[in-house]
Amino acid sequence: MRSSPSIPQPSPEPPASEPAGFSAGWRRSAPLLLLVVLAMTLSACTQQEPEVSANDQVPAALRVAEVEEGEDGEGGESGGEGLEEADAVWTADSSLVYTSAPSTIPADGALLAMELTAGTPHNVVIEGFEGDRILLELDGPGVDTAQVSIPPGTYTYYCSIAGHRAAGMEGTVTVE
Ligand SMILES: [Cu+2]
Repeated sequence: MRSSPSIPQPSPEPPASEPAGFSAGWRRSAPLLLLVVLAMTLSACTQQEPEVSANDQVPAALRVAEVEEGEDGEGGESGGEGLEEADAVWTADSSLVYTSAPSTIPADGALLAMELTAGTPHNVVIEGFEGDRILLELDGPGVDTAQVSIPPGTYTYYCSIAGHRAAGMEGTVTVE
């Protein structure tokens, strides 16, 4: 749409010189590109190998940390091992219910655990066992564990913090 409508193709250079210019440019830049790609590949390899071997050397600690972060989303506490090994687990958050609770507990010695994911204190008492003492107790995010041997039977468990049992923090569990 300029003042020279007689030129059908407003290309700045003659078409014959363009392939030569492009190929010359490619010949100059291709080795550079190869070097860049090689450098990136080499650095990627040298960066990945130490990470992999480091992970292999400390798998337990890393796995515990990863599982812990995946479960409560806040990371951190080293009590994750207790959760992994526990025979019966209660979980709770800021609400006045157990978000999960066991239905059975092994009678011949059991590791109980409670995981708390919020800053609301909760505990676990098994009614009629050892004078209704508090077996598990947390004031904030973390894991508490207790090794117990409870005689077989059906028990009521509850949270003894004022108002919590009445709000719904109770249930039944069978020790067998
Ligand atoms: Cu509670």
